[in-house]
Amino acid sequence: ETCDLAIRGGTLVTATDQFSADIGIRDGRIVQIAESVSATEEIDASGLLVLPGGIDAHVHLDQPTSDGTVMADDFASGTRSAAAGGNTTVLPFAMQVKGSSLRQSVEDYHRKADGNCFTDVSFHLVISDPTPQVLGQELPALVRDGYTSFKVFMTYDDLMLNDTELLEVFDVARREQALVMVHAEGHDAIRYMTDKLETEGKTAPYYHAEAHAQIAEREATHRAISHAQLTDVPVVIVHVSGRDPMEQIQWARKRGMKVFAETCPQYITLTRDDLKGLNMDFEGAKYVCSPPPRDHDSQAAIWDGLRDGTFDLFSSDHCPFYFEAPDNTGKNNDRARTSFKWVPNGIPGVETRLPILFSEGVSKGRISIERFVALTSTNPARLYGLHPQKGTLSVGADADITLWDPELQATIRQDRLNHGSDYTPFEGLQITGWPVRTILRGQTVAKDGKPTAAAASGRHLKRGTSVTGYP
Ligand code: DUC
Ligand code: ZN
Ligand code: ZN
Ligand code: ZN
Repeated sequence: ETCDLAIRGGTLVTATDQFSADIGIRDGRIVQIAESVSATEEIDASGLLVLPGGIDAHVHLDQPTSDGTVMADDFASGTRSAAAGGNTTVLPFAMQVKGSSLRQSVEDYHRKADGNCFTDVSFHLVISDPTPQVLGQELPALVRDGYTSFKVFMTYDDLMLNDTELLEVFDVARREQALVMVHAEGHDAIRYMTDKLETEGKTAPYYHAEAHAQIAEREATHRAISHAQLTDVPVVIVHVSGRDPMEQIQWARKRGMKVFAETCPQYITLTRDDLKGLNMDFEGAKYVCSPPPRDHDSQAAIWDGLRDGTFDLFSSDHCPFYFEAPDNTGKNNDRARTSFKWVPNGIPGVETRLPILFSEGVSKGRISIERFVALTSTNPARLYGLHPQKGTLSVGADADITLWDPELQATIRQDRLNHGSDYTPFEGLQITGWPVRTILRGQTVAKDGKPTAAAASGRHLKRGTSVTGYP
């Protein structure tokens, strides 16, 4: 009955509770939660919060791009950065390349990830080419192999599905009890706005925020919800940026539909004005992501939604590009300077997600610590089929634990982060509360903001059916 490791004297927090207890760990799992636990090795957690490890359910790592730009994180650097930021599991995407088989794409991503990860990892699939072979054979087989969620896009020429294809994919999801994630932005509206702005000579990065109007996001959100209703399938609307799409989600929920929603750090900390850079210059490209950040009214709406349960998930949407990089591989490339429409869409944030929500949410009194844990660990685990192995502090669960100093003051600075990008869009943000130690299955993988694991011990996780989506 002796434990390998005990975490002693801390305050444990779950999605519903907080209490003082020690945790006993053996063979990488929690075996005891009790008033007093002793072990060969002990960690003193007095004065600290003891949280289930963060689960970032939306990250992009080492994805090839169609325009020659390069993602700034591979699986090693991205998961080291994730661990330093208090995460023990990340869910990146295995993106189907049009014309290739889905299985082939999954194997490509495994080649990149296997043996290189410092957190546990599990892939969402991206369906970009729903051929009869993909829908009839590959996708059902992959769901049974533990890839129980997939994302579809309503925009981007090389990724988007039309409405018929969306309905067909949703139908497979229902039959296989898989969860569909939707990138809800209306393609034609964006294209119309882009052409109009370019004709008017409005090509600076800022105009990305006008082209990707909230109206286009609202419309697509409603359309995705309607398709989900027609096919009787639960859906997740990812990266919801503001009030208008939120209202569509609330509208559906009131009618009993199973619509889940995710938001991200950029929608509570940034606004479209950040895309102006200094006087409408190219600096604004550092904040270009889709959907783009909106305004203070939308930020307020998002906080309401984080509090009242409109949002189930708070993920980073870590999609890291370099700002400056040789050979036109960064955001600041020759083509992007001619029009916002060529600026790579995405910003880094896997390491700063938890500190931002803790500081802006918990430290500022907008959400409870329990809600913080629900949004960043417990809900993603339950929604994406990782429960009960991940996402809470319970006997039998993996010993994935983040020790958190709620008083620690820090400023987000690029030179303190471990990601691959050469900048952070959150530079200068003052933070109260920071992870001081990240423990993956009983092993410390990061300490005081730095990765410490000598070996890449992260594993690939097969996932089960969503307990929230298909109760
Ligand atoms: N969608 C994402 O989920 N991430 C980055 C860019 C995008 O369009
Ligand atoms: Zn693998
Ligand atoms: Zn997206
Ligand atoms: Zn994303």
